Amino acid sequence: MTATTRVNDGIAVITVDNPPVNSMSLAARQGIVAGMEQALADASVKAIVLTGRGKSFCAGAEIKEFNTPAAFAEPSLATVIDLIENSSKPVVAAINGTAMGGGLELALGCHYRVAIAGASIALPEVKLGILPGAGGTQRLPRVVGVELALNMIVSGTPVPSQMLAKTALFDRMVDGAGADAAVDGAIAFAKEIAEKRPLPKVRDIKVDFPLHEAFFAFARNTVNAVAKNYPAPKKCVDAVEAAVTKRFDDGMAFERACFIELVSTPESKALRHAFFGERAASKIPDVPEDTPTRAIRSAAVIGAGTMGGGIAMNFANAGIPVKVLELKQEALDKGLGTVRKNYENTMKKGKLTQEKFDQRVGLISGTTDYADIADADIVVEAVFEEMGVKEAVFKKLDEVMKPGAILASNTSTLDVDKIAEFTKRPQDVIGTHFFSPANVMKLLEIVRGEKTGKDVLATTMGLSKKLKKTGVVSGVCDGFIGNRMIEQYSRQAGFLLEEGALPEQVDRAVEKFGFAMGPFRMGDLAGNDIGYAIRKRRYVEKPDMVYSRTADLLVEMGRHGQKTGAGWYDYKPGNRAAIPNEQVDAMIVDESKRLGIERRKISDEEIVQRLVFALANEGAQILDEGIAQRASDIDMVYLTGYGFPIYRGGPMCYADTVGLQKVVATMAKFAKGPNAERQGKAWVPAPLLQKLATEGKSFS
Ligand code: T1G
Repeated sequence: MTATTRVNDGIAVITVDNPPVNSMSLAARQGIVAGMEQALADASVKAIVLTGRGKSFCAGAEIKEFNTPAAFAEPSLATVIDLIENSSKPVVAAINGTAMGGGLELALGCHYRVAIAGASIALPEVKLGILPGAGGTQRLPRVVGVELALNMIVSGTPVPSQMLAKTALFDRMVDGAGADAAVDGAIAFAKEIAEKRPLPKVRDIKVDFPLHEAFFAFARNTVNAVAKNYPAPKKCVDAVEAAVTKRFDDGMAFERACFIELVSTPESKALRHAFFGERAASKIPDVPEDTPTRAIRSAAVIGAGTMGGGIAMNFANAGIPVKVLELKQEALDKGLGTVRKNYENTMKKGKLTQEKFDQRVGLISGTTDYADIADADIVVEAVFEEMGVKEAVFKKLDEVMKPGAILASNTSTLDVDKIAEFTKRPQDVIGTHFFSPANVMKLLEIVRGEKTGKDVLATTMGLSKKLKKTGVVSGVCDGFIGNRMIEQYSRQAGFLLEEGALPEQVDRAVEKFGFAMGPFRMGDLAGNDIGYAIRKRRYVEKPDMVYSRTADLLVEMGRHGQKTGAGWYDYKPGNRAAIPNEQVDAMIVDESKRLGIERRKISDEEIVQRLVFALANEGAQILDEGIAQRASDIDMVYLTGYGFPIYRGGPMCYADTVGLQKVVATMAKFAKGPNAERQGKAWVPAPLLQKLATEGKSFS
């Protein structure tokens, strides 16, 4: 059982003990029921205290049980709450740490609630694509008011307990910190009210909310405007409205129906997949959690360009002093000036206080002398993406840096093993691939070289968390995980142009699917010349890998993208709106003619399938080669680094949702398409994909 019960001086204390966050698994629910039965049967017990061991009262239902029989197996959470609410003896919740989701609903079923300050109170179910399913939408409005309850339920945002101290949610706030303070306070409170009757029930509190029609109409408009791809927020509004307009039991039935509908939606499955994927990514099977790590008290960055400046900001934002090195003072001044301007802009938007601005700017310094960075615990190289340049830098770093310093490269595609060989300490070399803009994008690809030390890997993964990044481990290959897959995505985008689509149609189709930005707008933002340079290298290294020439012709037309005011689209100065350009469209049509391809009307569905299945197929290959540790890691790369819509869960999750047999069958159709021979093996399923499809299995 994952709950223990002890009786002392007339008070029974039931402690949920289900590490790490006391989630309401079936065993935990059974443990509470057993404790309640024991307390109710024991005549010496006058009152009951319910609490959670450690830093969490209860973080909600056991998400891993969703869509499994255990989720609804009796005693369900609703049954447990009913048992508590209808108990003949008072039940006092002792809230320490997290009371979230089903955990808060459990507390709402108690007759009284005592909390310590700093506890985190939330109904975050909406972030998992569902809504509170054990009375939260019906009870919370009754104790904190309809408006605050609706805000908490639609946003899922935690509220510190002391901010709710004056509401009917808490009967007493107790001083002190930790579970013991909460329990001691609750025991004292329980003794005071042990004989008090009738026992107060939240469900009996009347909801008085005049003019609710206008309020909920406004709430619906607001939610519909921002949550168009998410069904859950809309249902949250409906359920809270039911708390106002329906009798309690009818409101509960309505909430239940909404929950059952939402829990099986693809959006909810995708959001839960992302929740666990984010946490799984930090686990490295052959690097135990207790692997010793190196202290990172200071950092250095080589290169003060866009990437170098952004990387330096990450360290400063985490409170780590960082020195930026450039060989030329002018380049250094320009780079540091850009960093300062970035912080000033953030402060102007009210997202950074003057104090934080001063602190962060104060943590970043510059130098042109390698000797000045010798003592840094980690140095991240962010120089030009060319192996010769990397070689010079790493040979210098090997000479200068103190023993034990981590030597990291921000390379986005190059061979980290080769870079490590430029030093006498390959065990200290690792790839830390930040994504532009480096101070904004959450993804950090941590590229593990063949000789990278396990402590270096563990240290870098820990550092990614400190930098508030999603660290994903990648093996060494051309493009690691993200850029290797985006290559196949971009190839298909080019082929679609040859076959009949135009940039605007492809981007619109992909953005309608949910991508933040289509491939051509993304090229214009990142700079088409960057892709051009990578393709020129690949034409030499992989001559059999055919690409559409359109992207090269575009760069040869001088259309590098937003930075030159023109790329696939035209851009008015200071405006990012993408305006289709006739010369570009004419170039595309001419290219079809040159290739003898008869242009055809291509559906948006085919556009999305060609691009996303190309990602999933390459992802399967990457999994097969062990470059990525797990399918959800690949999804995290795309969700946090490439603007893949989170409510689709990532390319591998989306392929699972479509069904791998259907994916393989669709690929077979593309393999017979009009432009197939130029696409080479693009539509040959990776062995793993074929195997899983044949066996009726999924990536996850
Ligand atoms: N179920 C299962 N595992 C959970 C969990 C949960 N509810 N919450 C956390 N974990 C795991 C997590 O996967 C990780 O595992 C470890 O705990 C530490 O988490 C009926 C139906 C509580 C604020 O949405 O927001 O109740 O990686 O790394 O940063 O209406 O976890 O160690 O193996 O995030 O200190 C509603 C989700 C559920 C809360 C702690 N509850 N959790 O943050 O640690 S639905 C939630 C969180 C529900 C009811 C409905 C956070 C946290 P591992 P962590 P943290």
